[in-house]
Amino acid sequence: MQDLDAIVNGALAEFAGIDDADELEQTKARYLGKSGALTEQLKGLGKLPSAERPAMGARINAAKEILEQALSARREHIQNARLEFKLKEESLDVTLPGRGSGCGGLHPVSRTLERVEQIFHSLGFEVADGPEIETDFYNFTALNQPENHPARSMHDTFYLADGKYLLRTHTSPIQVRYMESHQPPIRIIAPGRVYRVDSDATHSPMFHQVEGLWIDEHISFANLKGVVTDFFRRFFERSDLQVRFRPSFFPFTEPSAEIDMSFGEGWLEIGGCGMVHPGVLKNVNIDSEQFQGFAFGMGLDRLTMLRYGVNDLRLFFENDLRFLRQFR
Ligand code: 2NL
Repeated sequence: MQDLDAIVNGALAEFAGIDDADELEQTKARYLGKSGALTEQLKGLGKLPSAERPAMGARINAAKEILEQALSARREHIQNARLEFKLKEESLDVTLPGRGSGCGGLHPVSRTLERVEQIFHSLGFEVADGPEIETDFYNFTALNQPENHPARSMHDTFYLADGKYLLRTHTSPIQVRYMESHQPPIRIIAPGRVYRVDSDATHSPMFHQVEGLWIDEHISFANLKGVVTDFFRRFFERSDLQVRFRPSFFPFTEPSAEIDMSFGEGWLEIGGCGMVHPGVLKNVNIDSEQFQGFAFGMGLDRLTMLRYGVNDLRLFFENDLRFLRQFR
């Protein structure tokens, strides 16, 4: 029968052109579904003369069988093609060398801190620590810095919570807290981050400081000069390095001096120091008749710049790997 062959050939041609699984099932329904073309043929059997029905029935069933087989083959083809595509897309060349996670290193300022701690540790100093968010008392008042001191201005200090707290402007509050809870002999360094409202090539709003403090019964300015000079000669690995103490003023020391150093060509200001003011000792309940001592402070960032020949402080805080890799 011409009609049936035409249906089968049409279906086979259609199936062969389909590459999508859903589309294939929808097309199948148009032939073998409830009102599909082949199903309609089966429904028409009843109208045929009874003598022709068995042969026609057998032909329709054979046609059905052919379509089912073609569908299975096409389904398998579509699935294989999909798998092959996925394999290709997700292919991984396991023979490629690994990317590696790179080799990190200490930040140059951390390297300086390690050196500083190591040198002072060899001189008997302990390392003390404290909070970066401080009160007015520990940062200023206990250190003889009166209410009208310019460093206390809103323009110079970062205040928090309506002025109840502030970001410490030096690491001295670490030492004030330490003196509060320890009696002499006291021999500590206090390194850490400090904050000031200041920003250019040589000033950053956040920078690093280390201060030192030695309090005992017979500590003099001569001891201060010896410790500081020994430190700088060891830090810069130059036994010919000269250190000079230039009279100055700090509210928390008396007398006070700027520390200058020289490799032979001119003087560089590198820190400040002095004998701890008796008023500061009184504020932390240390008897200034029995005990006295010295204190000093310097910038870790500046020490690092001088040691490695870096001319812009901001490079330390930009986290540019091209800069940081040079210190690995
Ligand atoms: C500088 C100057 C200095 C101190 C820091 C200090 C701490 C206490 C008592 C007395 Cl608890 N003094 N620290 C003293 C003199 C100078 O630092 O130029 N720093 C970068």
